[in-house]
Amino acid sequence: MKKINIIGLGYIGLPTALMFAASGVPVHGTDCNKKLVDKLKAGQLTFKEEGLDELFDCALREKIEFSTDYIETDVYIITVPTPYDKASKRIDSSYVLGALNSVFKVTPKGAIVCIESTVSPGTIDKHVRPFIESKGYTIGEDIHLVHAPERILPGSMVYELKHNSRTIGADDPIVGEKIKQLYESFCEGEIVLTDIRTAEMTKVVENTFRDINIAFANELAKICRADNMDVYEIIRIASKHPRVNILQPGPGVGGHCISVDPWFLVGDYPGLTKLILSARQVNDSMPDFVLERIHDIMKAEGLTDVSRVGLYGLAYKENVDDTRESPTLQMLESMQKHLACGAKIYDPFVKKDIVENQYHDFDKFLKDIDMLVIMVAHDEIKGQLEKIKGKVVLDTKNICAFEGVHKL
Ligand code: SAJ
Repeated sequence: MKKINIIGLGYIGLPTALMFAASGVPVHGTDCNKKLVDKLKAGQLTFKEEGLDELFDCALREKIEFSTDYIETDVYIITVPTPYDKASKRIDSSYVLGALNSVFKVTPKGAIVCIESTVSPGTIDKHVRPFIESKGYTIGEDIHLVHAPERILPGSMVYELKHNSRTIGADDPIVGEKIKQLYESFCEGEIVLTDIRTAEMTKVVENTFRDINIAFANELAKICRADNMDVYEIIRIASKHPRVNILQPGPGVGGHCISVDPWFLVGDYPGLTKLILSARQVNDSMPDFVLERIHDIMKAEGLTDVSRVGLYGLAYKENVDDTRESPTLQMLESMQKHLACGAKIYDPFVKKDIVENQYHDFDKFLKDIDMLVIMVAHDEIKGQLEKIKGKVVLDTKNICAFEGVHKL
């Protein structure tokens, strides 16, 4: 079997490459970041993720290769980032096109290019196909196109790579079937074959569904706060109904997926996306809602010194080190505008200093604060709740059951 070339070794590409390799598929991983490649070559992982160490060891035993070069082969899987422009809310497909451009320099005729990166619906028709044709290639003859959007949940990536269902969109069902068989080397979930446009849309729809459901929970939290009702109890009981399943309110929706993908639909269909837009706005308003809660609680508890307020959690969610679009970072930005800040911050997963007053020792952090705001429910704090008794606590993730704790 020829090697497959996986291009882009970030949060999605690396676990996927390791999974293929560990399942016996020969893999060459390519990334333009030489430092990252050198680290992987030296046997060091570039981020933390449950089960990734073991998978890395296994892939290394299977002789996975890493380099900044692209190789001549039959199958390329593109897992590069697809940033979006915050102002226009539109996707920037330049990394995908850049990867394709590099592939063209080495690819033989008839190779399959499978794009895993999330793209806004229509991107492949509007940007990718014209780009390929502009290089003199005929799609379906010189190059076969497939879109197999990733679906794995950070924090549970290795498990989900294996067990999730997948979607594969292809122009040619025979090519789609080939790629399906390739993913079946590790994927035990159902693999659904469809066309490219449907695969693009389905991916964005999944993340938009989750965003809307979280927005509903967040709006309920605001309603319940206004009239002193327990939102968690209401969601718990309502969700016992066989057709009701409400997600949990929180300090905001972060990460590079759910807080981004719905904007693609809003950007492309502005007149048709009132619900999707409102959901985004509700979720984006949550860091400011938490800020208001901090204000109110400080007043009620007789606290005046913002520099004695401590924020627990910088990552966008529990048990990951990814801080992209993190609600805490959004809140710090607002705090700087309104409160002149000085608040203290601690996150056991974020080892580098990325904000002012960042701590790396939980006990020291606790010593220097009077009020603790739990922004992220890392397992670390769940095991140390005894230590925070006696502090004024605002628990935005509903993990503390003891008396006197303030909730959203
Ligand atoms: N959140 C809540 N309440 C909840 C659930 C989540 O406030 O009940 C918040 C989290 O704290 C976080 C944000 O939402 O800030 C997003 O977290 P998440 O765990 O819901 O999802 P992501 O962004 O880590 O991963 C999502 C997943 N999509 C879906 O579940 C539909 C994942 O399967 C995708 O592969 C990933 O996006 C992606 O890459 O698109």
